[in-house]
Amino acid sequence: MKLVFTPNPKYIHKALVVAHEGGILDRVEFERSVPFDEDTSIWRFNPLGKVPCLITDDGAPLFGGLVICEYLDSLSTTGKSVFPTGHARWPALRQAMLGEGMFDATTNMRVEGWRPESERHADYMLRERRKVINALDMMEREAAQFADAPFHIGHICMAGGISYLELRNPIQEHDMVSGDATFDWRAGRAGLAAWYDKAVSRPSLAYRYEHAVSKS
Ligand SMILES: N[C@@H](CCC(=O)N[C@@H](CS)C(=O)NCC(=O)O)C(=O)O
Repeated sequence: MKLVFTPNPKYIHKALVVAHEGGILDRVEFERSVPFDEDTSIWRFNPLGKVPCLITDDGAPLFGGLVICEYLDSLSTTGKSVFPTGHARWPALRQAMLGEGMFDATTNMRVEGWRPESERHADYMLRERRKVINALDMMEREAAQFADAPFHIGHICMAGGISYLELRNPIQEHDMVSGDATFDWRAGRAGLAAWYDKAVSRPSLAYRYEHAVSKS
């Protein structure tokens, strides 16, 4: 199977982490695609024009990051799943969407910021900014309980969203609200910061996926 995505070794990519957790990383081939490039290849794979997209061994495309993650998880050879069942499923999926939503809002703010300043919609960017802050604040409120549950997709997506914010910081870059020039997601979120710093030492999160980048 082939994962079509935009590799960046500095960002925790959820599909790679799930494949690592399931012991199936070596079954995945990689193809680099940058959806916002003018000549992007993404349209050949995903009618919605988004990465990641997974081409399964029978040639069918799967898209929607969480759908790809659940598919990869279903192939796990370790006997473990990062998608809890029963009551534990819902908080895990909610946290997954929280991390994903924060990632998406960070992306949307960046993409709007690519326009010339006079053409940007400040109200839209402020709304996306608000989602990022709200998501971080909800994570901070819940961080003390994160370690109570076995490692799951919610942890992966939240760590992924935070790592993206560490890589790209549109809140600081666009400096739209007083204090944003020095915005640091860790400030005032000691619980979340402590959880994140520990979480990223887990082998699947700490693993350097350079081979995925170089093969693509
Ligand atoms: N949370 C989504 C994110 C997908 C997504 O929005 N990816 C961006 C990464 S830059 C993208 O491909 N955007 C292209 C577009 O929105 O047209 C997922 O995992 O499927």
